[in-house]
Amino acid sequence: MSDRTNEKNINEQTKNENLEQFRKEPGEFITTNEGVKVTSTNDSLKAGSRGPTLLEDFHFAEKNAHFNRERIPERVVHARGVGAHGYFQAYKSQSELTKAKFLQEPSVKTPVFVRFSTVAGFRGSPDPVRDVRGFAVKFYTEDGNYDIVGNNIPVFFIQDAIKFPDLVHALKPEPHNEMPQASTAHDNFWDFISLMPESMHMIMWILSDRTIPRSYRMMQGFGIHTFRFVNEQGKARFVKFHWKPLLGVHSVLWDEMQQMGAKDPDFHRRDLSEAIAMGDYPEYELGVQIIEEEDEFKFDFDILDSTKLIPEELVPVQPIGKMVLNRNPDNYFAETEQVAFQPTNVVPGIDFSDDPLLQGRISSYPDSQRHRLGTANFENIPINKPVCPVNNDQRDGFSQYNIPTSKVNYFPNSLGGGCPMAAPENMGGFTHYMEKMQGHKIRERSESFSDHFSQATLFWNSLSVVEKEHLVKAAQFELGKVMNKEVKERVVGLFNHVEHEFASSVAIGLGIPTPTKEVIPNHGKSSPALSMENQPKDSIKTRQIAVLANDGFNSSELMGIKRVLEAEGAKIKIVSKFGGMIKSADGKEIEVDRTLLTTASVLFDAVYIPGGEKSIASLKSDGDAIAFVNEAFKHCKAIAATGEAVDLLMNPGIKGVNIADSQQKFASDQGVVTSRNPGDVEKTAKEFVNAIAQHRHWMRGQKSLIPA
Ligand code: HDD
Repeated sequence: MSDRTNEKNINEQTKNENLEQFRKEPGEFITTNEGVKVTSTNDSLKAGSRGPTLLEDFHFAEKNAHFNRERIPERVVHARGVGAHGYFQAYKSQSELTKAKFLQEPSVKTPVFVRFSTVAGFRGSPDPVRDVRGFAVKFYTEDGNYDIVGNNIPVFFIQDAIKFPDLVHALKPEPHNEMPQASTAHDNFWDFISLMPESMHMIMWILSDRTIPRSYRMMQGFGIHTFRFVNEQGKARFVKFHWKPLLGVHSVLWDEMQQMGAKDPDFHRRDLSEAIAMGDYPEYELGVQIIEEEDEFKFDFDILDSTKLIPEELVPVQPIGKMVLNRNPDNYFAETEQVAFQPTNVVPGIDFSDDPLLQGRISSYPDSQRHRLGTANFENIPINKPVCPVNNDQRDGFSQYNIPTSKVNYFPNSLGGGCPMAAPENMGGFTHYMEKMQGHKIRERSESFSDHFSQATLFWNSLSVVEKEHLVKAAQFELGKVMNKEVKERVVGLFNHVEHEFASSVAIGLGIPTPTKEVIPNHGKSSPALSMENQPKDSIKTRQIAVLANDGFNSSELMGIKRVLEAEGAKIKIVSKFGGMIKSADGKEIEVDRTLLTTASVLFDAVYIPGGEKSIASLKSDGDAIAFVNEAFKHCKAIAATGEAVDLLMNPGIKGVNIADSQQKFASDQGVVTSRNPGDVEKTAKEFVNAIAQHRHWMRGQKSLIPA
């Protein structure tokens, strides 16, 4: 097998070919790990068929010993995740900004591996929870691995890495009973937060809909810290990284997310891997905000403070390239579990800033990987192996499976011809940016890190009315689960430094005294780019549409709507009472994808109900079908009905939808599209497409009369 690691020409397939030498097909016969064929793996070796097992049974001993060692420590945070392969391509050379090779040549597709994750839950916890999402990208570049280990939120809880263990202790389940699972709605977390005003900005993001994303394919990613770009001439600029999904940025409702967790705990990982398997490759644009060194102090916050973002209105995000995820991993453990992301991994042209949170991460991640993966040789694991040569004298240790052939393992040496030798900068050696340093050795925080509220207020001011409502409810939920009254009051006290009206609304829901007066006057500034409502909503590509139908459905209506939706890239699933095939009124058959028993409306983006007398009569008397429609309505999803199905929406069991007038005009401004006229199918389909593209019709959420 050729060793690609010695090749210079990196392209999209390089990592894939590099992995190929490690892929393993199952052979014909079972063998031991030593390759000896085994005659039976069903019975242990015994003294007589009823006798005791013999110590001599090396096959049993090996099988069992391996099994006993099959688990490794899960990640201490971000344990639950899903991975995907893909590539990154620069739009044009960024040589003006950086000498990083993967950002020079637009024709080069640099292989990447991405892992999305939740933070708090254990490895087996559900995907659909309220949590920050990890967004980690490993670029396999010709100059070594480069990792952006970011989140879907542009700021962080704390300013200094030394607080990270405290933060994580507080947010994980409480230690005495290991509850609650994958949730921060508990006393310890909010006690810590109530004493950490610097977390307020991040807390506003956490309570917003950003932490309940519709899909990993529909959320932004952020490098968070300020990094440095350095060009060939040695000129450095500060840089912030942004990932923008081309499918738009979308979230679901909290009630919906909780139900999704029960109906399909794997919702987000399934959503990602199915999309990739079907060729609907998720795409994300990489954008940068560039700050000249001389502008370092021109903001009213410190750019080294990770609890602050740089509003896009002050420094625009320039798109510099695109990432496409186009291949699912072959094996979860070998790839997704063993991948080791490290903000430590930089390549010439990219460097760190003095952000104290970033500085702490630089040593933390490699240490965490050595522990988790059990060896200092974790870069030998295929998924972590760079695609360029790796040469040094760090040879021995657990699980070294390269075979260094030189007898010389030290530097300097003459016996090995001096190799491997130090690479000068002009030969690609990494040179740390020559930042001028001065200062006293001191455990202290810069005064410029002390404003904890202005940007929290900025975030609040930037949200739409509905987003604000969701945020208030989220705060009432999280703090409503807190038992300790003083903790609740302290948090609301901090909220009152963010925004008086917000703090008061939360207090009312909690039944605690509302803060009497405003502490800091609202500065009134906003940043429209922070609101998800302002993100583009122009496509229904890959949206999951449930079609509710039983025997006797109207085939021309169903097929007409299906054709238009599929042409727009939506995915149609026929949902019926029973599995197998259903027959239309005119005798055409269609296969059922899901039954009402095995799915739920929370797993779809929209619902369509075709007419057909018999189909509608049976749906009308089916509580599961009624609940399906009610729930979709409650969760503000687009709903369409044609022919007799319009009567289904008039059914007294269907709450909310039947706010229709007598002309059957069903609140179409709220995403309910109906038509009784068979000639209208095309028109109805188009209206439905527009309604789905809106993602959700949030204003409906104000009607709480739906019992589902
Ligand atoms: Fe971290 C994992 C993101 C601060 C220590 N972190 C981890 C992962 C992501 C982040 C996405 C999972 C990577 C994967 O999929 O394998 N972490 C962040 C962001 C931070 C941040 C965006 C702030 C801006 N982290 C942070 C600090 C420390 C750590 C301050 C410690 C000082 N993070 C870790 C870790 C983890 C980790 C303990 C757990 C498992 C691992 O690294 O591989 O080392």
